[in-house]
Amino acid sequence: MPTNLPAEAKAKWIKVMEAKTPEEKIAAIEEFLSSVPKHKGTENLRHWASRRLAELREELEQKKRRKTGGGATFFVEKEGSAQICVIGLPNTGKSLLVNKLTGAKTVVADYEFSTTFPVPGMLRYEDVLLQLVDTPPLSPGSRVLSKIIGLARNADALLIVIDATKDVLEQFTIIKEILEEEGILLTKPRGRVVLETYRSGKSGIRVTLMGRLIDATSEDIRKLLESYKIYNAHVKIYGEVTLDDVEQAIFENVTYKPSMLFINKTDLSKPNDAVLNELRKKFTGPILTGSAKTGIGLEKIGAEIFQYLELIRIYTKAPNAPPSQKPLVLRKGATIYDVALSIHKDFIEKFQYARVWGKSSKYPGERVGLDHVVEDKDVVEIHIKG
Ligand SMILES: Nc1nc2c(ncn2[C@@H]2O[C@H](COP(=O)(O)OP(=O)(O)OP(=O)(O)O)[C@@H](O)[C@H]2O)c(=O)[nH]1
Ligand SMILES: [Mg+2]
Repeated sequence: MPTNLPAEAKAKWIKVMEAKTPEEKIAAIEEFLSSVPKHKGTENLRHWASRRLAELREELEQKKRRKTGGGATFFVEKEGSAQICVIGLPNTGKSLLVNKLTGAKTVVADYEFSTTFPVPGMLRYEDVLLQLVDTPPLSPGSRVLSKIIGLARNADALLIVIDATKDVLEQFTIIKEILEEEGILLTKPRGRVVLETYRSGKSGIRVTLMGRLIDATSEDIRKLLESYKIYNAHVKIYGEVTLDDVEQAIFENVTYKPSMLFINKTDLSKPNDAVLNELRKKFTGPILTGSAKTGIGLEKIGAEIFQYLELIRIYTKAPNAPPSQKPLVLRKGATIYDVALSIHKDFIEKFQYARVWGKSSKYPGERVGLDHVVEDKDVVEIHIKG
């Protein structure tokens, strides 16, 4: 639904986009909210703005706490190759799962709301470390809901734990609705809008169509952005996108999170095929089953995360030396440029050529340039000038 914001409110949005510090952002969002009329069309936006305010205030509080060194915080520093937030309704087995997979000392208890703070742990998949974060339960009335949402938004992926002894579809629907209301989508939207705005310059508004605009033209996008006082921007459209989607992108209030389901406690009860089929209609990501208690099904989780996130490992080597034992972990589609940049930015400036062994090379030790696309387990040797 279009927001139909008055010009005054739209003009204030630019202040939010330009705000840098959390303090400035809070002030700008408050100012913006005060001029947003209350009607159905602005409901999502107002909701999002209040949530964002809560998150920013929390961020400020945490900063203070870190400075004074006191108290536990909800912020979990990323470690390893990806951070995966383990979320779910109360008592579904999140803490036991994270404990079994990583050895982290989580609180496991036979009552609801036993976890009150996030606890990270490292899951090893072959030679890759993945960070799992146990979280307090998601629940519509929870006092820490916005904090859990903040964790989820910041993570690279979500692992949603569902209790097989209860209504599986119902739990999935509840979680999906809570997350959607907070602007986190579990399934890839049909289209995607990437909006890059520039503070200065005279580039104007450029629209690149990698997909299709539905019932709208590039000119409509330009008018929409200009009504928000955005005059310099690059809008990239992927898949099928409406003008509403573009307006959503202005507010950055929807993000897609790669997600997987783990249906837990299958030692007690197994979801039947009809339920699984129904679930597959609603959810396109991987659906795993198993038991945190007996350990069945847990061995597949690491590989599944690695593949689903499309991670690849690159072993770098110096000329006449063996490849490093520890891989660089990048995303599928990465090039020699990304490999060089991960080592040091000097490697880009002084780059001469690289040699590649492995799946992406035509023959062992093939000589390639910066735009060569690498693949999992490739060995890369970079030659630099001087
Ligand atoms: N039988 C069985 N019990 C399990 C399994 N996983 C967890 N449990 C039990 O379920 C209860 C809840 O487990 P927790 O890991 O604390 O669940 P949680 O999701 O972290 O709970 P909250 O933090 O309160 O949301 C504990 O008594 C666990 O021992 C499982 O696979 N099978
Ligand atoms: Mg727990």
